[in-house]
Amino acid sequence: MYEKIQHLLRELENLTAKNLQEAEELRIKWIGKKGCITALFDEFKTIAADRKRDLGQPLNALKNAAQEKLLSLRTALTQEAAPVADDYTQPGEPHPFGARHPISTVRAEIIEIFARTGYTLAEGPEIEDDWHVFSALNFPPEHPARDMQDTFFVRQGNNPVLLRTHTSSVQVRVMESQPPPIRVICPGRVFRNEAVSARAHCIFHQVEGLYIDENVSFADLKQAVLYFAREMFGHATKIRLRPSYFPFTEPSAEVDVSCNICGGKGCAICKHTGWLEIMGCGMVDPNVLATCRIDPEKYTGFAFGMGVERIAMLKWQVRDLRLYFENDVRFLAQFAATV
Ligand code: 2U9
Repeated sequence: MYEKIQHLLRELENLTAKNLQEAEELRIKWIGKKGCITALFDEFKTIAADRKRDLGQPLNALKNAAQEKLLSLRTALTQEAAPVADDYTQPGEPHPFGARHPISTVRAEIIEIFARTGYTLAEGPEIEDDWHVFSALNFPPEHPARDMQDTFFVRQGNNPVLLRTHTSSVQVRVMESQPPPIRVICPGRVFRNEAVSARAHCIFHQVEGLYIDENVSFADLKQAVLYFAREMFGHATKIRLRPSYFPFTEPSAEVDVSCNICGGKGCAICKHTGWLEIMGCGMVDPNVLATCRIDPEKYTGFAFGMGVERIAMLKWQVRDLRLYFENDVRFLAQFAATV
């Protein structure tokens, strides 16, 4: 058996194949189920135990050498058969273009609408302190938003560190760092400790705005909101304001636009009300101005905030918010033409 192994090893060295079919025939002949090496292994089972020790190692070496040789024959022939990589006469492969994510498109559109009326962009940190997210914005100590049920805390204790729950913290930083007039638009990611569903997510995008100057009134706020609504949803769009409450604005309101699907007549999208909620807004509470060292006797201001996913859902009638986070190209490709 030892001689047979040595003979096959020498034969293996000189093995050649002209084409892939010959290489396959050799593979079957050598290491196939009925091949010569399989036959040797069958024979190996029948020999005496004391001889097995001397023959096992050479037999395994032969098997490995055969596998390696047959694979290299096949690889060489496959490469020969492949088309030449730099054949410039071949027609080019079409290259599919990517597209902007719909949330980026809508965020850019919102920013652009406000930039046209003089708002500048401000950004700030996602990891914030209690002061910029809650205290400076008039949140009372017992407010539920300060609870771990609602906010992701990175560090608890006397000086908590947390993920911002709104981009209002950016406006606080702007107010602390520059005197009025202030006219900023603040886009960014925000984080809330919420269960993920078709209508809510623990991470989403906001755009907030702040305008502070002498003699800024609620009428200015209404005009700014109306301008935005018409630019975003079409020039026939109507708005209505419903009284609301936020710790940082007084008075406060929720803004609805007339349903862009049924034109206000009532349909399934607007739940037969003719209206769709798009944002919240209000006059900056004088306490917030004073806390940020802006004289509330001299200056007034308005602020507004909206969820980008909500605006994008209304714009394209997307019913499940989670689609914006899953990055399924079958969904995203539908927005390729909207940029
Ligand atoms: C400062 C003062 C006031 C920002 C505002 C809202 C109203 C509002 C929500 C809309 C949907 C958040 O994404 S949402 O859940 N926002 O309703 N935000 S007024 O008011 C400010 C901000 C900063 C210094």
